[in-house]
Amino acid sequence: MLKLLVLLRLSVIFHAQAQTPKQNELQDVRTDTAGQIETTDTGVEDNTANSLRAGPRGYNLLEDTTVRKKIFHFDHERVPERVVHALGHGAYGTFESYGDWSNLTSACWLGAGAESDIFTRFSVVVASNGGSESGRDTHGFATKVYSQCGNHDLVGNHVPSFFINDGADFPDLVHAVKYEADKGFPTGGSAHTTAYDFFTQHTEGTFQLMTVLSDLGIPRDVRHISGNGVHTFRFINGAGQSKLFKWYWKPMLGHRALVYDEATKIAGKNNNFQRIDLYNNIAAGIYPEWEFLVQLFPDDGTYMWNGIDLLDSTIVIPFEMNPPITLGKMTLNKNPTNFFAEPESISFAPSNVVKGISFVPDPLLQWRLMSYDDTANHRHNSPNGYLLPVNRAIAPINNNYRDGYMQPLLFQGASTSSPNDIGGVIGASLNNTINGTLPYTGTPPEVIDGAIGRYPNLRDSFGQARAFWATLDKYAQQHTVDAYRFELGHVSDTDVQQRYINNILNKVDNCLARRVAVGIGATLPPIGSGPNTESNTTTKVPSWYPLTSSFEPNKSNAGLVIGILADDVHLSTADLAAMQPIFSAQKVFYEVVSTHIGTLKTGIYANQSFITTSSVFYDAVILGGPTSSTPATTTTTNNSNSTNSQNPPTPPSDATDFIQEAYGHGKAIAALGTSVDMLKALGIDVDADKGVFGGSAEAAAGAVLEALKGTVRFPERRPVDDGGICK
Ligand code: HDE
Repeated sequence: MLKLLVLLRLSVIFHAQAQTPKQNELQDVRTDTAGQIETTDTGVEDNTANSLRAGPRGYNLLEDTTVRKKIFHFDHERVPERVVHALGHGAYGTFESYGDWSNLTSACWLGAGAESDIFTRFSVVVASNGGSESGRDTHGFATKVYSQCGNHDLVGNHVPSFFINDGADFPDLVHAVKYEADKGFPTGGSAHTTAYDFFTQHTEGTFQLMTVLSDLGIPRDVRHISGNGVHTFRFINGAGQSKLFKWYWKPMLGHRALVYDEATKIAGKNNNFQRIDLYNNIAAGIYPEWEFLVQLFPDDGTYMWNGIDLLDSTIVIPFEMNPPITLGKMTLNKNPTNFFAEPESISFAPSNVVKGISFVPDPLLQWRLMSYDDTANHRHNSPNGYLLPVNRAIAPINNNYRDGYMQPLLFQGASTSSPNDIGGVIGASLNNTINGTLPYTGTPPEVIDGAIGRYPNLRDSFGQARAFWATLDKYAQQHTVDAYRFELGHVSDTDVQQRYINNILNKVDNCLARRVAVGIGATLPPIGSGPNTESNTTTKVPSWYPLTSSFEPNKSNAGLVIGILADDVHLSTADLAAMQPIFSAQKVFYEVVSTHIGTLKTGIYANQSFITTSSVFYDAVILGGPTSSTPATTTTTNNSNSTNSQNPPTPPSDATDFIQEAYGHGKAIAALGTSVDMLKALGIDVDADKGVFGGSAEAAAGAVLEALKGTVRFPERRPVDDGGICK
């Protein structure tokens, strides 16, 4: 898929990159060895490609330090992968504050006119490095803001709640969802016994699990996901006044989900689909943007809002109840120079905050404040990872953190302590308070009054899961039922399956539990033994849920990819030329797919074949219309299953599979001219309401793009349960 970039016919304007403070700093360490003569690590010119030997067929010599060092270095190239969120990628960009938010916070990156460099890393939680990005999982969304007043890390996920609400449970959660300890499988997914045993014990995660098992759990790519801070944080302004807040990144492109069959096929055919999508879009100058939103709550000491616990990360504050305000915008506009040095070596920590933002006593957040620096020390094998180019703040760093593995700086002077009177770092003042607020901790005085103890976790297990379930339309509900069936169907311990159905799903909704149970051969909970939720089948947008579901109408098609099927006698150069400006205007890519790569008899270059690509890599499909040289009564290809029948010709088998798969995945499909007959032969009739279009090239391209902006998919093509099992 990397050749996508070269082969796309979209005319792209490459924007000149503005040099920002962080990019200037990085420029100093970027190293270009192109065209340089090879040397050893000590700068001595030498050939490292041919080892030193006693004769052309003799033994290698110990004194060949050049090759020895090369191999020794290679032996140490890998660093430990992240214990969670190992599989990730990212890009640089900028954050722009929409206004002067000093009434809320003294955080400088939210000041009037503030613009800051950022790096955002996207990840999946469970899969190890080398796994698939498109499998069902929670996605990480972590942003480092290199602000003038220090680094601020916003380390969130793509859904707004979490599985647990006490950090003490985190190692157990991760053990449970990773591979089973005795077997070593499955890797990269939660569909197995230990995961569901955990979810049965930890009922507080029911809502979060349902969101991941809904279409939100299989986003098309990272440009179409939101970011969610999950926890509540505290804003403090220069006058020492505080407010609590929750933060969100809202994707300007809207949300787009895959369907599960498609997600699994993408996972198998191209496990890097998501990073390639981001890389190609940024390289083509199509920069994804997210707005930064916050919900605000009074800091009245209760950490409650309208009866909802602000310290419980397993639940959310619906946007409907507390509409957020928009503070700024992030744009990703620069791919990394080096994968290891940047997305792999960056380390985030929710404890990295600037003055004006601080924490609350959420027992999940509190442990996160410890864990990230610890794991960074482990990964970098040194406490000096903060000095790596991608991690280093652009704000001055002056302290007495000294020595340790790989400390690269030359500190001057004798003093290494604070305070001191011998010319070292000047201790920051303790008395420098603003209205009682300590600017250095950023925390207003808070009286803590509680008996020491190990307290049970706060649990509201089923209410929000039920409310979320009710906002899904019948197709989204069907997809979610199927996801539960898939997951529980892979649980080998039938007692665990049954416990999950009886003790969890049946407490959310009786019909949901019965539908899942019947699909996996479990015992159905009796009708009426659990609550019965009325599904809101008319609303496609569950506005109740922060940032809405995958069915939110999309505002833009930028960066989507259309597959155009062509052969020697289908798809004329005129039709292609007519469609190109329509695609370009919406920054949509296209690829021409045929039986083989190369120039077709029409002169059109097919840059993909049915072997090198698949329908799952396209957001919509257009079937080329006959050219003037198309024989009137034959099918259009050189494929052997073509016939000379007068009946509507069927496309060759590769194309048939391609079209039928795209149709089954609910994608918009168009056929140009009389190629609609080929669709008809496959049982697919032109029906705009079902996303099947015909007509001229302009009309078809326009209709497809319109459909992509609207509902995106046409799920009604596949039957859904009528809930008969529940009556
Ligand atoms: Fe993390 N988490 N986490 N986490 N997390 C890590 O830090 C941890 C949690 C999140 O792209 C680790 O550098 C604990 C919630 C993201 O580099 C580790 C707890 C949320 C990333 C760690 C949580 C997250 C991580 C592993 C419970 C959403 C990837 C490697 C108390 C708000 C960041 C690393 C990146 C990574 C610990 C729960 C998001 C081990 C102990 C809740 C996006 O430190």
